[in-house]
Amino acid sequence: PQADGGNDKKEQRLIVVSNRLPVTISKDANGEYHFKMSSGGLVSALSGCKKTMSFTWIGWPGKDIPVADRDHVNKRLLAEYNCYPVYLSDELADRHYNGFSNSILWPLFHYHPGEMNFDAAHWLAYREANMRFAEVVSNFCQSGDMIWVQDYHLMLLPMLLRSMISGESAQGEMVRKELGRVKEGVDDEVVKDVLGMQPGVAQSGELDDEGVEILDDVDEGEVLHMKDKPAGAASRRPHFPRGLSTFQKQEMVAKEKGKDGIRIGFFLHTPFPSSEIYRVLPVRREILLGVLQCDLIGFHTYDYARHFLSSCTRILGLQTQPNGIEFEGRYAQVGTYPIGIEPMQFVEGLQKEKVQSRLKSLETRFQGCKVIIGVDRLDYIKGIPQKLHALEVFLTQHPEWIGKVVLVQLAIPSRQDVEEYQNLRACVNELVGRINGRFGTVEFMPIHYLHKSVPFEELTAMYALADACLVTSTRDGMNLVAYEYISSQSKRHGSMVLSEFAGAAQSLNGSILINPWDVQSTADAIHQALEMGPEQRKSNWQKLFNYVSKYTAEAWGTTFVNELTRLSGLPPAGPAG
Ligand code: GDG
Repeated sequence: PQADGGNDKKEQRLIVVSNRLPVTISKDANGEYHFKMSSGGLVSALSGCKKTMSFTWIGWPGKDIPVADRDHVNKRLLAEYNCYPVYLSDELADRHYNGFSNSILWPLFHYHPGEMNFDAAHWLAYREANMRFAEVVSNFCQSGDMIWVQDYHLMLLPMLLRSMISGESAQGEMVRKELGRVKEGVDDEVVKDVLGMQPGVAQSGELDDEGVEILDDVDEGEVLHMKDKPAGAASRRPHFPRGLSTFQKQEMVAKEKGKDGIRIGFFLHTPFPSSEIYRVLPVRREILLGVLQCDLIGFHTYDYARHFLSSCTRILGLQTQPNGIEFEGRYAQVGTYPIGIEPMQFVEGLQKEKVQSRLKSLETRFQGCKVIIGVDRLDYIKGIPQKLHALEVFLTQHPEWIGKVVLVQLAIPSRQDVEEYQNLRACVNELVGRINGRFGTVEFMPIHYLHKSVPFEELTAMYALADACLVTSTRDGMNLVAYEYISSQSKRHGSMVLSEFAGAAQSLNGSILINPWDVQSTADAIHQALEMGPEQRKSNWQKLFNYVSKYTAEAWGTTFVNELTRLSGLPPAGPAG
């Protein structure tokens, strides 16, 4: 996209920030570094956007790199992949990713508060990692840049960025925002032990502390924390005209530093839960305040956006509008931007000889047998046990189908360091064994279970082979597997059985919707999918494919970015105050 700068049309810079860079780095025995683009939902979605816009991608490269090698690695990442790294120590990365993001926010956002293990050390690591991101991004950005922050790993980043860009110590800002909520004693101990930092003190060389501090709304807790400021971080207050909002003050300071007019967008790839679930989170205020410094906050569905707004009302006491919220003089617009895929990748992929020959050999292998496909990361939100139970009920009630239908279930290994994922793996192994033991024969097994990831060509051939696809997520932000299956079914017109708890259910009209907790109705849906006539399947598929072709990854990215370009940060009715 181009900035709207009159005659002087300069290219609008876009910075995408996600927890993980889409590049895997390795070092061989000769000390040579190698880089490989990786795959995944976000990578596919953003690579779709690359057709129409260029951007720099900032994120964690997946491992720490020795300081002496960083210059070389950074240069190559930037020149060859348009990527820029945020280095985190292995311990910090583990606590941020496995600890807070995947053991606290992930379960809670997917309505599993029972699986949430809140731990103050993990919260501190989350803050710390978000600060490291803020340092790198704030150094990188320039006046007028657009910064698009992705997902639940970086929910404090918008607030930290605003405070760093406008010269305020991020640590000071965090403390101010937290309103002294975390008890000092506990906090300090954990800070020292775990992170090796001085509590409440900006670390020289780590935090941007040279700028101007805005200490207007200091409360007592903060004064206590701020008294240990290192020399050189002395507070210099600019003289602001009376009546300016925080937003206006931030912009004034940013202008002096050549970093004004920066727009920040945030997109959440998971559901945002009902405020009644969200309020369970001990740091519920901080997380909301973290994203409220955005100009645009996007969700997959209308319901997630509504839940976010009502959490802001109930937890922060803020008044909201149907399309956003005014906070500290800035208007954070809130909207729905359902993600998609690039369906042509699958349509064209299917034409490749390798895929065609693999498809033929699979068709021969499963001749006379219908195939149901399941593709999920091995994650408790994907409802794999529910899927297996439903298949068991179906085969019990319809023994005529035994030997005539198989479920090919791909379960991609995921987050294997987190205990809940290890438990799930054992549970699924047991269920698969039990059902195969019960209905299988020497010649036939009802479930073909693969605990590994497969190459794109193999995945495409499997999608094309299957007569039905079964998505039974108990919660899922969107679910791209459903989109990919539909894109691969131009010949067979297979049936899409889709959980009503996946965001995709709001859009994919033409699917058979199920409640995965209702095992009987899921078993009935399997039956319906297998027995559906060709005309009905064709008309369903046509509707589904029309949608998937229109609402692509590219459409998602450009719609979000165009909207962000349009926004000024000011409330629709004009400047506050
Ligand atoms: C999160 C949200 C939301 C999987 N196995 C293989 C493989 N994959 C690819 C699929 C698909 C992607 O991974 C999975 O995407 P999903 O959307 O289904 O699920 P999450 O990973 O949980 O993604 C989700 C998404 O973010 C985007 O916003 O939809 O709700 O949870 O693209 O194809 N790809 C290959 N081999 C595999 O074995 N090549």
